Amino acid sequence: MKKHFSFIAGLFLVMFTSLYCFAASPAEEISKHPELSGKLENGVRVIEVKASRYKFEPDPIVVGLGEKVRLIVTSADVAHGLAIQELNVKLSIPAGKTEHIEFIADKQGEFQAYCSVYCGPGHGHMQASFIVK
Ligand SMILES: [Cu+2]
Repeated sequence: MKKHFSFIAGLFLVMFTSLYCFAASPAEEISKHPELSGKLENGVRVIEVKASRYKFEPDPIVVGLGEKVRLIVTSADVAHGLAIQELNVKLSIPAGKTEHIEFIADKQGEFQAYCSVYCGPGHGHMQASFIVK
């Protein structure tokens, strides 16, 4: 009888888990990342980002809606770019250098931060998720 019960309970668990996964909307995708990236300095969200072939770290980058954001991006190897179309962000980082850009995160959503300077064969896949929540 006990065995029977745990089987049923297990079955329900699997059902609810899969239901939850299929029902996950973009809004839930955003709320999965409650932690804001970087730290607040004098009201500015300062985030250090490392760009290297072919990724950005951290990924995702999470900020609050309406925050002033300063991205400080360092290239660990060749020249890279960091662009977020929806937020008018475009930055070029020479090989081995650090550059920064400031902007207001005035649109809510999950955007794509991508490399805008050709950096090698994996360039087209060099991107990170930029979440404004
Ligand atoms: Cu690139």
